[in-house]
Amino acid sequence: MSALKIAKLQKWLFALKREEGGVAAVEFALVAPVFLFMMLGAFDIGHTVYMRAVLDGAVQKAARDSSLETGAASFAEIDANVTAVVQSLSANAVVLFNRQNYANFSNVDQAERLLTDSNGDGICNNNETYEDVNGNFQWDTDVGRQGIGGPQDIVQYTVTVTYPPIFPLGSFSRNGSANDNGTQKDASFTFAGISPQRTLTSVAILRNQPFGQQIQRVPTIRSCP
Ligand SMILES: [Ca+2]
Ligand SMILES: [Ca+2]
Repeated sequence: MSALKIAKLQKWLFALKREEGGVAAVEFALVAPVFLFMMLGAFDIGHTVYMRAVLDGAVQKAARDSSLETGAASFAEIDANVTAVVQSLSANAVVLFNRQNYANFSNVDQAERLLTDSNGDGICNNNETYEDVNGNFQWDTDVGRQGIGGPQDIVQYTVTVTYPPIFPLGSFSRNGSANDNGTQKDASFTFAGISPQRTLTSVAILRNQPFGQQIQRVPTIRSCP
């Protein structure tokens, strides 16, 4: 290579060293995915907060409506209204309902009372006796009865919502192909610890309206096997 060509090459390399054109494009390529991921996360959090607020409002209204004398006859319709409100925000949301009723607020989530606990483990066993308050012939860690209850009963109304996030960042799947044994593949897995489903639970505890006398609960004393 001649001295002239070497000089031209050195000049070109020197100019290339000082060239800054395209740096912004490279920086954008590095930052954009992270920024986009953060934006999607922010939208997802916002959607979850909004879903939580809407769900809590719907559950509070449903619990009040259920506490009326007409509640027992219309609780299916009341639940359907909650489902409709939730599914207006997430069409594929699965909404589950549970109602437990109690004689008073202090009974909520309490176990049926043990009359004897000879081995001191706090569990009914070894022919120990207990008060079967909810009348299901077994000792329960929750004294509540299933259902909407009667006048002046306390009702714990729990609604659980499971729904796919608006941006499914946490799930990838390749369903559709068959394994060697003919069974269907389901290779779904979570990404970066993000669950592919969101679950929200809302609870309202209200006393039914005094549209009649509260029916007293007379426990039956039974023994555990
Ligand atoms: Ca025991
Ligand atoms: Ca029981």
